Amino acid sequence: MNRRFLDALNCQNKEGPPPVWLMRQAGRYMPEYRAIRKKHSFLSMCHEPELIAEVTELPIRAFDMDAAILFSDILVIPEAFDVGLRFDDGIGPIIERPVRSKEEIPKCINITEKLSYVKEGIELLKPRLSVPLIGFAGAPFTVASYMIEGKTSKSLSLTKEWMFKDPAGFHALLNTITEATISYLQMQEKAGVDAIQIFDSWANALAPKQFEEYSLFYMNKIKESLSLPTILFCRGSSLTAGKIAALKPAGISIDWNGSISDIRREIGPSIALQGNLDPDVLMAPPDILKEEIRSLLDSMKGDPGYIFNLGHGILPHTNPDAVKVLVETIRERLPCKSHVLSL
Ligand code: 1CP
Repeated sequence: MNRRFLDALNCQNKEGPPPVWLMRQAGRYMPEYRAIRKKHSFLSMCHEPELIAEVTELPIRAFDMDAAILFSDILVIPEAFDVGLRFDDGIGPIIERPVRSKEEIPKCINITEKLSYVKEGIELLKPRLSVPLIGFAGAPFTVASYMIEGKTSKSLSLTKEWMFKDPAGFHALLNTITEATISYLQMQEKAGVDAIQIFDSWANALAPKQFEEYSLFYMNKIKESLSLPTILFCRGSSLTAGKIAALKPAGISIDWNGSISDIRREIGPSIALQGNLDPDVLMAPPDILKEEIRSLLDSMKGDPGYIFNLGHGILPHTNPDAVKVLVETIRERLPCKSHVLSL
């Protein structure tokens, strides 16, 4: 197995370029994904173990990524809570029965049974992969925000209103999601994933005190219940990396608002750092794209705990050729020339 990703996550990637994978790498920007998606709804793809395996492998085949991320979604947990999840084309997730008070919090159900299709997908995938497989879940705060708002919301006003009006009820919802997430991720660990990433995509909506109380506290609970190395992704991490580092995760994913090399100096050498490239850079002409990548690589040169990634998910209108340029540029200084394609 290609171990570059796991070595870097362990801050031990001492030779060669950093490993690379991209958040949301198996998605709509790939024509191969769109061809499969034409025949199935997004949720039915998530439910079908053979399709989970097939779609997870697409970016490994197309771009030779150093890690695979399980094809699934953070919203399979609310779906298992039976809140009526659907995805509408051009809109995104819709939750038909949003949860807006303590009385409406769903009972903690037998999550591993309901999500056994994910376990089956991982079991199918593992023997086919020659790179590590990253399992994942949403952080309780972000998952709660979808359950409360009932759709994507930029302001999270209903979520924050509940949080400030009824902290005990809001904590009860976060606890219920946390318990389900722990069982779910332990199932992924048993099924064979090699590392875990937790996504707190809306953590940037919180002020520092609430970030500690409603985001970090629950991410830590989850991290402590796992045995595999865990990467914490919080939008806003350029500002909050110091606080995230205090939880001592294996890795922290960094957005593009700050300098990752400054963050390395701030947090010290023992935690892996991932990310930092602005996803819109992939829209730039190749020479500018290469310049941006080389400048990020130079700033992290020789860092044995650096994992190349974007600051957030790859955008659906990205040209796959730009992803090829990205991977080639990262590996252009690789001693093994067989990886270097024409630049
Ligand atoms: O229409 C389609 O074909 C569906 C598009 C799609 C895909 C490919 C969605 C809908 N989710 C996914 C897959 C997905 N989601 C993965 C798969 C593995 C990968 O390639 O990375 C992962 C890790 C996620 C995680 C996810 N889903 C997050 C956290 C990461 C992030 O980007 O912040 C969130 C917030 C979601 C919710 C979600 N899923 C899909 C949509 C449109 C949304 C809403 C996004 C929003 O509210 O802005």
